[in-house]
Amino acid sequence: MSRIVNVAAAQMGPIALDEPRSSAVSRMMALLREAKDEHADLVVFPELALTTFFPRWYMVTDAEIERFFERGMPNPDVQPLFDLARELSIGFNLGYAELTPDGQRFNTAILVDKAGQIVGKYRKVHLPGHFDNEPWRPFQHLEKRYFETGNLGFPVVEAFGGKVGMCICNDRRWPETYRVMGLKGAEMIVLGYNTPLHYPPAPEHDYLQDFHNRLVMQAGAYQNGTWVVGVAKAGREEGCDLIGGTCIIAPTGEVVAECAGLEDEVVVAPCDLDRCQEIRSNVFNFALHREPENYQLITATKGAVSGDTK
Ligand code: CDT
Repeated sequence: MSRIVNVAAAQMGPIALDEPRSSAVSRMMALLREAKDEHADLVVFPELALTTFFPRWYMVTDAEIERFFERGMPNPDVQPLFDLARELSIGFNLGYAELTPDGQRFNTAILVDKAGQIVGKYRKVHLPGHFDNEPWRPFQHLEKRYFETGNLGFPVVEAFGGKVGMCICNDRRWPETYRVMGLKGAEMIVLGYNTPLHYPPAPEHDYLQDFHNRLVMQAGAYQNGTWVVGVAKAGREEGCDLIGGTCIIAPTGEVVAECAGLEDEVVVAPCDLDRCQEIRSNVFNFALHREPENYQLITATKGAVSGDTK
């Protein structure tokens, strides 16, 4: 049986504050059709793909915050995407803001198979930004205020003929994210992101945003011998520039497909899951070469320690 998964990275341009979910879903359906024309098996959409990136605004009341959240999935707004995907026999990864029945809020992604079934769910673990209004910033980044830390770990599920791992945006900067999924045997990691070009606490690094985006995803792919599919919401959204850089990365760390612009755009690549062994049987043969006794500090502490603590 073929171990090649044709993956589409479906970048989205900006979503306006007043853009209804029906518009975002229509745009995703168009991208899905385009992906199908290129024989894709799986389409990866960005983080929080149904609305504008709302953590850029300070909000106080539950009503104003929760209008950006989904109370169920699929729900009537998103059902047309599920229906089309099932009709075309194509799977997808979708990011959205989740409001649970008991009132918890998560930054969530789901993986849907070709039959329209949700086969994977992930709630973002690394929440960047801050809790309170910081008026000195040109825009806020209030993910810590609006979301709880994900409580599903880093899932790796059997889907599309292989093992698929999930994470979201800021998670991609942390080597632990990839290693946990690498240890679970992930052969492809899918992730969406919204990354502002301007980072107010350290603007001197703004010119490095695209470099850092690639650096972390290529390193994560290579060091764990896995495919990585990183998909942006890009462009000038409500006055805030978001980087593009959507790409598909091979287990060798090489970029094999990438979007060119900052608008809605699809790129497709055939991903041979057996290629993970090129790395995993060799330089990153975990069972042979890892030395976990020497890594205990990684889970023993959150912040840095002083001195030579074993
Ligand atoms: N969405 C998200 O996680 N964005 C962050 C922005 C930088 S931290 C304020 C990222 O890591 O890309």
